[in-house]
Amino acid sequence: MSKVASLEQLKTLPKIELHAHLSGSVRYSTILRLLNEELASDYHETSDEKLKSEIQLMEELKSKPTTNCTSHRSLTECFQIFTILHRLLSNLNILEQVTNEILHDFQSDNCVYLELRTTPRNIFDSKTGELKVSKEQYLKTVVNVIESFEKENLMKVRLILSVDRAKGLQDGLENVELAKKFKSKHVIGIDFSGNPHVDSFQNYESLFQLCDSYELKTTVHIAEIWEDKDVDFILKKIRPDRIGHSVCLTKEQIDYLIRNPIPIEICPTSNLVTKCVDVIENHPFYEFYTKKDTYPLVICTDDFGIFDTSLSREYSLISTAFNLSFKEMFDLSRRSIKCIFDQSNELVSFLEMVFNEFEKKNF
Ligand code: 6MZ
Repeated sequence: MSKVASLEQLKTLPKIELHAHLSGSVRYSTILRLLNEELASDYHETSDEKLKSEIQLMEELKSKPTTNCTSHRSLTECFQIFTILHRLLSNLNILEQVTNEILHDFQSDNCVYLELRTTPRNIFDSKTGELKVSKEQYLKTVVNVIESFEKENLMKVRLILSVDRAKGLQDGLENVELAKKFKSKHVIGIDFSGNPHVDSFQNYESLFQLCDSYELKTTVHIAEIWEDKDVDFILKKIRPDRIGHSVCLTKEQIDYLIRNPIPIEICPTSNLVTKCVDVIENHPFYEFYTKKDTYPLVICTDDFGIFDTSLSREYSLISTAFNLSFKEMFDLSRRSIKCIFDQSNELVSFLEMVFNEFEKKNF
């Protein structure tokens, strides 16, 4: 018998988002607007031709909805879009605008706690090579938006700094040092991400140790592709606080995790669109969910802009694929509290209160 929860119901559910990349969470419509504004402006560093081809690419992608996951975007294509986004977000006013928009988008989807992640970047003038924006200025801009947002809104926000595996150890080291410096300013941990076809996290062991010594929580992207050679190293040697994706796992690796659980950030649409899984019914989510009912699983969006989705839609995909009821989806959402990086009493009590009240009213 079908007991699937509707998207409308799932929108009302209090939710927790733990895997959302800032640049990947910019809406298509906003990217298109920013590109058109750049094209119309008197001075722009990018040639008209390049801007027009980027606008065309974005329009094409916008017209191919990811609903039902009929449109595929390879990881390589995703990384091409990030290049465009990174150029657009090189302007601090735009970074401020889009960060604010992202926070409001999550809140309107009834997200009550968000751990947003981003890779701080030094930004150089493309013509003169001069440093325009430092990593610290980038980070301060994002932190300021979060601080002002929290003053006026209910949703709580924390920040995770990403280490991009394509940028090398030195760049990553700078981000870990920045995270340490901004620990009292909403920054709570480090994410290891980036194009999985490039380099290996095994070259980053010293950074994982540094995170430990600075008491920074860690989350690592693993098994987003079958060729990932880092999985055993991360699961057995590093043992981060959470792992992202974790889809292309062998039977032995799944069994190992079931015996030695690490919370998993599940990103269904991202995995489908990038063909990490062929159909949602084959997503290992269900194996973890059924083999160990207490396994910590958190449903997330990854890049809701690029994948044209929302947190409620990700919940809906899971509910529909695995015939999970509204109450089961509620329980799953509530269990995410255990996986958040900021386990301070104040925050955990706030979240428990929100979920308890919702439970009293609805079940
Ligand atoms: C791996 C990803 C990713 O940091 O500029 N990122 N890394 N796999 C993915 N799956 C699709 N999606 C996003 O956000 C963009 C950056 O996040 C990482 C990549 O390093 C990308 O450049 P920020 O805010």
